[in-house]
Amino acid sequence: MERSAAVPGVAVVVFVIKGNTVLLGKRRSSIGDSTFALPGGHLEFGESWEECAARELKEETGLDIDNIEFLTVTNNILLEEAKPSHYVTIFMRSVMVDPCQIPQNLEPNKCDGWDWYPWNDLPKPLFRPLETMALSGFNPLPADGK
Ligand code: 8DG
Ligand code: MG
Ligand code: MG
Repeated sequence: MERSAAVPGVAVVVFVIKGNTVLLGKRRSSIGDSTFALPGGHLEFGESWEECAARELKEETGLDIDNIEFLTVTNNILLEEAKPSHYVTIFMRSVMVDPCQIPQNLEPNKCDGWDWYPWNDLPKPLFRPLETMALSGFNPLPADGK
C-alpha cells in the first residue's frame, strides 16, 4: 500500500518464537533495504493488532500462529531512509500452531527469505526499529522459556 510520508503510519510486526529463536527476513524495500526485520505490515481499517499480525504473517510466510499477544510499542522516525517515514510500530509475540511448519518466502519482491535466529545472536544489520529495541535490552522471549 502506498503511504504519504507526511502522515505517521501504524505497523504491526510479530515475533514468532521457536525455542530461543525468532523469525527474521532480509528486507527488499525503500525503507530499511537489506536489513533483517520481523514479518509484519500496515494495520488495516477495522483490524485488531492480533488479526493484523496473523494476516501479515500468513501473507508473507504462510505460517499459522497462536497465542498472539502484545509486547510493546515504539515510535520510529526514519527520515534517513530512501523513503522518509514515520511509524508507530506495535510489536506482538506468537508461537506456531504447528511447530514443524516451514516458513515460505511468499513475497520475494519484498524479502530475500525467512530464517530462525537466536535472540542472543542476531544477524546484522538489523532494521533500525528492531535494532533500537534489541539495544535497549528488551527481550521478546517468554520468561518461562516455552
Ligand atoms: P502491507 O502492504 O503488507 O501492509 O505492508 P508491507 O509491505 O508488509 O510493509 P512492511 O514494510 O513490511 O511494514 C510496514 C512498516 O512497518 C515498515 O515500512 C516499517 C515498520 N516496521 C518497523 N519495524 C518493522 C519490522 O521489524 N518489520 C517490518 N516488516 N516492518 C517494520 O518499524
Ligand atoms: Mg505485508
Ligand atoms: Mg511486511
